[in-house]
Amino acid sequence: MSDERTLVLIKPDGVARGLTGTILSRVEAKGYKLVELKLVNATRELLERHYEEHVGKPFYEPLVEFMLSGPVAAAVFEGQRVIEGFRSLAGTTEPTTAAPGTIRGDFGRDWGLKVQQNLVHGSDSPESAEREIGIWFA
Ligand code: IDP
Ligand code: MG
Repeated sequence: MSDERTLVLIKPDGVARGLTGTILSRVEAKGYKLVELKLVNATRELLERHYEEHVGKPFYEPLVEFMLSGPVAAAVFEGQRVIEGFRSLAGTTEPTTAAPGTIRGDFGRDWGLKVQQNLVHGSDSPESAEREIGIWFA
């Protein structure tokens, strides 16, 4: 039994739209184990650490502002290949073209803003997961 873990964030759009339970339910229904869960009002400092790879990109500041706009549900899920499995459930970054059946494909759309509001974050590698879990669950 693998203990691979991933950080899942339900971004402020997902929480504000009342989709927290629906999204967590999809991940649980897939079979992954929920091992940490909390609602967080993120600080700029926390988000600057979390999104350090995106510093300097045109959507960076809008992304930080968006993530500060309301509470975020932060969760850790565990299971064999959960990093890849959650990103498959989430769908591609752009919600317009994310596959139907995915979280972003089913619940997301383009709102014409400087940052894509796409409901969820999932770690993209074991190294990112450990780093990000350390930031959100210090
Ligand atoms: P990911 O969340 O699918 O891993 P990343 O490339 O890590 O995508 O980008 C982080 C977040 O920044 C995305 O989830 C999305 O909210 C936003 N973002 C990424 N690329 C763009 C873009 O080209 N335009 C607007 N927003 C973007
Ligand atoms: Mg990413």
